[in-house]
This record gives sequence, C-alpha cells and structure tokens, in this order.
Amino acid sequence: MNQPAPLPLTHKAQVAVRQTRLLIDGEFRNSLSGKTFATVDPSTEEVIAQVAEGDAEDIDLAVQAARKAFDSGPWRQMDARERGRRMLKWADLIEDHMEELAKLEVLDNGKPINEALGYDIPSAAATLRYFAGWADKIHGKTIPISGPFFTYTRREPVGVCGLIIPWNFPLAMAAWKLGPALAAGCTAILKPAEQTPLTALRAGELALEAGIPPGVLNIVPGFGPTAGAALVQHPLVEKIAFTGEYKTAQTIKQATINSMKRLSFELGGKSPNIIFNDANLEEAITGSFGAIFLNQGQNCCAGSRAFVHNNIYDEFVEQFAEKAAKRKLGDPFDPATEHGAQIDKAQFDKIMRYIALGKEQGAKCVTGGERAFEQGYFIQPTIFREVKEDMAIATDEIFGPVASVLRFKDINEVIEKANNTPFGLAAAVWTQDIDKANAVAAGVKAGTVWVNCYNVVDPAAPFGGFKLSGLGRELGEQALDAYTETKTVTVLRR
Ligand code: TXE
Repeated sequence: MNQPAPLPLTHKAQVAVRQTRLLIDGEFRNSLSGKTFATVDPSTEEVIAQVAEGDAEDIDLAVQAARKAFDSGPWRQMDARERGRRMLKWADLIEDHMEELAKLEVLDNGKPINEALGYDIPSAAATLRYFAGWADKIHGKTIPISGPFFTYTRREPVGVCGLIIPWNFPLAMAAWKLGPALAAGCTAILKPAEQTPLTALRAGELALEAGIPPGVLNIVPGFGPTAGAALVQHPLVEKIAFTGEYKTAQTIKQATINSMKRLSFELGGKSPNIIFNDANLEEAITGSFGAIFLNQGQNCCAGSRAFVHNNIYDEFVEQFAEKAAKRKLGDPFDPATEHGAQIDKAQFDKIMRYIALGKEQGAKCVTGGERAFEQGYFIQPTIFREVKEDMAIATDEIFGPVASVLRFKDINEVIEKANNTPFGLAAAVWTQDIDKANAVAAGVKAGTVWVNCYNVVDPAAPFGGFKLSGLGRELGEQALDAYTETKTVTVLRR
C-alpha cells in the first residue's frame, strides 16, 4: 500500500456556526440534561462544534409542542394559501443564505462545495417551493354513492410527524419530508443525523423568520437509539418518516408494531446500471461515473452494480478507470475539488472492509482501493472488474466510492441479474434502442428507472423503493399521501 499524502488544505472554511441548540416550541434551548455531543469535520477529523444532545425528555417536550401546535395552533387552521406563502418565504430565505448553508453542509459532511452549491441547498429550496404550491391544492372529491346521500372526501393532515433523516444530503433530506408534511398542515419533530445537525438548525432559524409558527417545526439533534427511538415510540406521534438503513427501518417497524403509526421509509439500494453495446459509450461512461461517485458514493440510488455488455466490457472498464484515476480529490472547500471525504470513521472502515473483501473474493481492483490522504476520511474512487454476482461487493450496499463492473450477454439475462437483489430503489439503462430501454424499464423492479441518464431527481417526480428499499413514495404529488388521511363524509339528503 502506498503511503497516503497529507491533505492539501487550500481554502478556509469561513463560516460561523450560529446555531447548536435544540429548536422546541419556537425557541432554541439547551438539552434538559445539559449534555452535548461533538460534530466533526470529516475532511480534517477535527471537532467543529458541540451540539445540544436531545434525549427522550427533550423529545417529549418537542412532541408536546408539536401536539399543541397541531391541535390548537394556527398552522392547520390557517388559510392554506397563507401556509404556502410562508413556506415560499422559507424557501426564499434558504436561497438568500445559500452560501452560508452550503459551507455549513461542507464543513459537517465533507462533500465538495460545488455539490453543496449545485445540488444540496438549491434542491432543498426547490422542494419546499414545490410543496408550498400544493398547500392550497390538497382537496377531496364528491362521490356518487347509492341512495339518498351526498358523499365527499376531505384530505386532512395526519398529525404530529417524527421525521428521522440521514447525513448524506442533510438539508435536502429534511426538505423532502418537511415539504409535504408542512404543506399538508402537519406539525413535525425533525431528528437530523448525529453526524450532520448544523444545516437543519440554521434552516430552523430561517423557518421562524419566515413565519412558521412556534411548535410547527421542532428540531432535536441526538442519537438514533436514544432521541430517534424515543420519537418513534412516543404515543402522541402519529407518523414516522425515515430515511436510512433498512435494518433501522425494521427496528422502527418492530418498535411500532403495537400502534398504528403511519410509516414511510426511504432506504438503501444496490442499483443496477445497465450498459448495452449500442449505447453512446462516452455518455454512458460519464453517466455511470456520476451514478456511483456522486457524493463519494453515499447515495441511496448509487449505480453500484454496472452491468456492461460483454462486447464492450474491456473498452468500458479501461475508460471508466482512466476517468476515476483523474478525479480530483482534496479540500472540499476548494471549488476545483470533485470528490470529498466519507462521512465518518465507521463508514470509512465499512467501505475499506468491502474493498478488502472484493480483493479477497477474487475481483480485480483496476483503480483506487486505498485511503487518499493521511488525514480525513478520503477514499480513492475504486473500480472492480471481473465481479461475480455472489461477491459481497455485488450484493451489499457499500455506500462508498466502489463500483462493481459485471458482464452480461443478453437482455433477459441482464434483467434477471438486475433483479437478483433484495433492493429495488433505482435502475438505469444505456442504449439507443427504444425497445430495449422500454423492456428494461418494464422488467426491473425499481422505483425509478433512468434511460440514458442517471441521478435525475426532481421535487415533482415520485421517488422511493420496491422491496427492501422502502415503503411509500417521497416527492411529487404522491408524497402527500404519506402526510394526509382521507376522511369520507356522507350526508343524508332530505
Ligand atoms: O444509518 P442509520 P447509518 C445505509 C448505508 C449506510 C448504513 C448505515 O448503507 O452505510 O445505512 O448508516 C437514526 N430509532 N444508509 O448508521 O443508523 C440515526 O440517528 C430511530 C442509506 O448512518 O439508519 C439517523 O438519524 N432512529 C441511507 C438515521 O436514523 C434511529 C442513508 C439514519 O441512521 C435509530 C444513510 C433507531 N433505533 C444510511 N437508529 C439512504 N437510504 O440514503 C438510528 N437512527
């Protein structure tokens, strides 16, 4: 193994951490226990700040506040258009603070500044704006039932929502859940991931400034087994929306088995990315590259299994590896950096374990495979060829910059291989033949299929998983289903 070089720190972070306390009932406060936890910069491994650590008693306070705001506060009763207007104001404020929020995200998460400015923060604003537009368009139907009755439905907010989010796209994930929840008239307790609490807290300040009333949005950073579990189990919470590992989702399911809490889950994947021999190779390589290496591979829909047609396999792997070897790793605050750090030591170790397993099980590592710098959780973009379907790197979600390139000969075989996974979040196909594209789109069990593109996610298009990859859909009109109850009202006509 080569000795990793020192991390070249070329740009100063230059962002103040303004908010580190819990947001409960419209006020920022310390945790009741007074405990704090350190949030760490993954690119330097240095502590950024101490953040108030929420526990069961803080969750209880936050849930009580959200309950009161739902039952007797103005949010749900408010003219729906006014609710939308305040959400739009919040989206505007997030955009006005784009640079500050992007820098906070980079500091806390280790992703390149260009990604935070190009995706994370603008997409959080766009998602809130999209759902703000729905606030006055959530309506029921009149239904012609038999007999002397007039029947109509109302779409009512589900109630108090516990929103538990991960660290890979921190502010964007918050917006995916808060957008539909707030538009529907729900109130919420957001539990950010313990690795990345900073942007949510700062955005919480902006929400108050935008006129989101006290108690409607509460933010309680803390750990999963304490704050997260307390939120899941709280009897006054009607709904849990969660993004994270499928095993955690199963724990949440177990913990709520004796209730009828509404659950929606957006979980991991092992998404197949299928490249036929008639594809435009240059486009397919660029697309497949972003598919796996965006956000250092910490992407639920990462195209981690590239299935490449036998006739173009060698050419594809060669060019793919050349591109990976040129990728610019380094200081995430440097605008030229393309690839930042993994989120923490646990994820770094997990990825390095899979890289070692790939080698042990006989796959050929054609590029990368090592720690990039002495300091920080940087891993070189890594590509394996001659990967067999039963190898751990082809079956498990690695959640890191590790691409497995597999071979196939014909369309039926590749559809079967693509589906040979317990996951079903996304898939992609690269071909110039519309019939092949449609056959793959119909044949793969995945919530999203991209044709000649990858990672195209828009607030208006539903996103979610088949099989172990989730339950329900986020984004788009369908997301509102997860935050509303349908009430049928039948009136006797005299
Ligand atoms: O996830 P967790 P981790 C996958 C990815 C990654 C693995 C582990 O494969 O390597 O999961 O990551 C909260 N009750 N994804 O450990 O634990 C936790 O505090 C309630 C894919 O970070 O699922 C955090 O806020 N909440 C994924 C959130 O759950 C609990 C993104 C996610 O953490 C809890 C992240 C509990 N018992 C990881 N335990 C994606 N789909 O994008 C933890 N949490």
